[in-house]
Amino acid sequence: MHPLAERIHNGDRRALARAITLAEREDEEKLTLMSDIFSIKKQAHYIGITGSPGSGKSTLINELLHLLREQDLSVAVIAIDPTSPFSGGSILGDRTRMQKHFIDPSIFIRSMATRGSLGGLARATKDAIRMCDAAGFDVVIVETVGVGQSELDVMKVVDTTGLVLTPNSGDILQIFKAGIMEIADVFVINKADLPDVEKLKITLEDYMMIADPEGWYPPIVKTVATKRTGLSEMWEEMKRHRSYLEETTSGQEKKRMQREMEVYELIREEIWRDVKRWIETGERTESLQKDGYDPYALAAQWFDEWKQERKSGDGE
Ligand SMILES: Nc1nc2c(ncn2[C@@H]2O[C@H](COP(=O)(O)OP(=O)(O)O)[C@@H](O)[C@H]2O)c(=O)[nH]1
Ligand SMILES: [Mg+2]
Repeated sequence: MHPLAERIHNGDRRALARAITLAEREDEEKLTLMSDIFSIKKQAHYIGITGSPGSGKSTLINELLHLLREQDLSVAVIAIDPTSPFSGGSILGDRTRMQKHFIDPSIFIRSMATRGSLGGLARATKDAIRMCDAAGFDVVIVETVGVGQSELDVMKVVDTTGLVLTPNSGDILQIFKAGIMEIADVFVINKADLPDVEKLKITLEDYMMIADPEGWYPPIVKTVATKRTGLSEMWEEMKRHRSYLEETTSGQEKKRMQREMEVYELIREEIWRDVKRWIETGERTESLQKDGYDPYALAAQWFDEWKQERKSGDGE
């Protein structure tokens, strides 16, 4: 077993942090490390919180963090938005005073570096989720900023996605157009202290009439994150969704599909990594600087050459 995997398994938080950095760097060791990580995978509930910037995702997660700690559940939070503030520190502080423990080992908070390609970030985030699982956390929460392709991508590995919407913000149209509505397992109407909550609720209900989801019908919960209202309802619905995944045929089918997609994705990434290295080490990138080349022809030519070299390489 990879030494980092072993240490993560034994609850070593520094090893966990290091492994996540390794995943961010798209290190070559990663696939073998991840395979070991996967084999010690436990039973964490993976939760994604997504929605427009300013909708209150971080505030919600902070409150959920408190709620879960009260239930004695250990929680890892992964934020793709590095500006997201989490009050893990204050909880740590309280507990330090209470128990004289140096740190609360039941909380782990990590921001993902947003450098590099978005696809790479999504991949690294998925790996980080699994690492937290292997470290034995009961719940792993991911906050993703904005509503783009990488969000959709990350949400493919989580069990339960909470889509945060706010009344009167107009963000629902953008979310709808981006195809984010479909990934919601729980609709969270946050800032329910503001006017027009019912209007948004009706819009969502109308949407569901048209979407007519099979198997799981996403519930709508109202929250006021700043007042910690509706948080337990949100958590209950998330737990109910997880039971659905585990105990029903359509839920299990969804999980199976997710795993299948991931195999394809990993293969695509491995091939791309290999081709890219081949292009770069072969000093072929110079051809890309020239004007007027035919991108189709060049791509076809390189792909052929790469395949040929691969083949002869195998024969050695
Ligand atoms: N009125 C009201 N404001 C809220 C609520 N939840 C969050 N906010 C505020 O909305 C702002 C953005 O919150 P934040 O959690 O950073 O949003 P994020 O960008 O989605 O993570 C902050 O000023 C919060 O205090 C709520 O339920 N009601
Ligand atoms: Mg935030």
